[in-house]
Amino acid sequence: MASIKKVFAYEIIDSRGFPTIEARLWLDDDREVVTSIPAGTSVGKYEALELRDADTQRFRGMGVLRAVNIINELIAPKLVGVSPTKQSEVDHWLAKADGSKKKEKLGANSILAVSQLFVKAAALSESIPLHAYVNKLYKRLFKNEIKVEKIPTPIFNIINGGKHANNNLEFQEFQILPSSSFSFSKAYQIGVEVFHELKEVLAYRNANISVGEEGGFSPSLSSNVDAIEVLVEALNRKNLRPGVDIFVGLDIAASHFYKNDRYVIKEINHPMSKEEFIQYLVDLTRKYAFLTLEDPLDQDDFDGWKKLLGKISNNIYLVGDDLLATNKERFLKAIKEKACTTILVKPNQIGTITETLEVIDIARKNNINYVVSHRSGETNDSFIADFAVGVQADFVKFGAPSRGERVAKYNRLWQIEREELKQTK
Ligand code: 2PG
Ligand code: MG
Repeated sequence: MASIKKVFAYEIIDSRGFPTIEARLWLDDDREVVTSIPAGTSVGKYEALELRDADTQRFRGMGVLRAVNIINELIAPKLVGVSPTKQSEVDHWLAKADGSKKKEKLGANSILAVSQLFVKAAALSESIPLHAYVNKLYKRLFKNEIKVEKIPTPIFNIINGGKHANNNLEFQEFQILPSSSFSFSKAYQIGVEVFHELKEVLAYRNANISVGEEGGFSPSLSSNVDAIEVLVEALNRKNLRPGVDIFVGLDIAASHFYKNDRYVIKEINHPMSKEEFIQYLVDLTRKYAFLTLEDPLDQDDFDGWKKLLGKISNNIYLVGDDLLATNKERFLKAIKEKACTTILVKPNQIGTITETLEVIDIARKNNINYVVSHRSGETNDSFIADFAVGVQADFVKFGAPSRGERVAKYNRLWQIEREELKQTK
């Protein structure tokens, strides 16, 4: 069994133009793996902390040299000679060495870089694909088997608003979801074709066709509802049947326009109380038959989530992102209070792969759906594509089918389907 010869980290620039960590690991036979770390723009209150330098002389304070040095000086020397299969041991050691609740000391970014290196290095040393190793790791850690038979259904975010764009839309993501009956290649094709159709629809309306942080268009439109209408128009022009071939979803990211106990969106001429906003969402959901609704209410409002869930169809995936922050305690609370049906899983919200898998295990045992998600700040690392296949996520959310850092993940899923799963619907 191979062991670790060297680990080395350094700064690279992410898709938003900010520094992030890239790290390399060499095995004793000189084979190497590399990984890099994403970062959020609309960061939830309960996420683990990413360590930034706050040195305004460099990269507007966004440098990650402190985090890089933590890896190179504190962590790396202790990993020499260790087997890369010691995933949970290393993850527990890192979490314990940090000691804080939100990984404030070592930083979730440094910790995750090391954690992901271990997964990749173990897959390499066992000469199996990364997704197969993730699957094996889950089985080993939780004594539970996940049968790998499909590529998760993609959620394409094709209109960007909220914190991901400088337009006037308060909702953060306007998404399309091809039916899960399609193979990944068919779903990808549909996503790409709708993306181009939407570009035409926006152009003839004289709306801006530049893209936002996640590769979706970022036009200023008269309202959030108008953005949904534009999207539906693109679907109609492609003769895709909403509710059959394709579905619409939203990441409302409501915490970002929740102020003084009120939901404030321009299309409603007064700040809405929780009850009013829930009714607004119920009406919207009835009209557009959304398949997914992510963060529809504030991240602290478990009670509101529960009320909303009681009022909408059982078929909707009510997705907790900021609400849950891939955090076991918050997730268990949400399950107990029946606040959502689905969890958005982002490894960097919690910091280690073992903890991320633990959350997935809780989801599986409680019949909660799970979506593996990118961040708005991404790199070309396709780690989460393999991760999503290995754990057989219900959905993946990797942004629009455009921009290098987004399609790196979708293209990897396509490759896995083509070369390994041979799905041909
Ligand atoms: C979200 C994510 C990813 P960010 O809110 O779901 O789309 O955004 O990475 O900015 O938190
Ligand atoms: Mg979200």
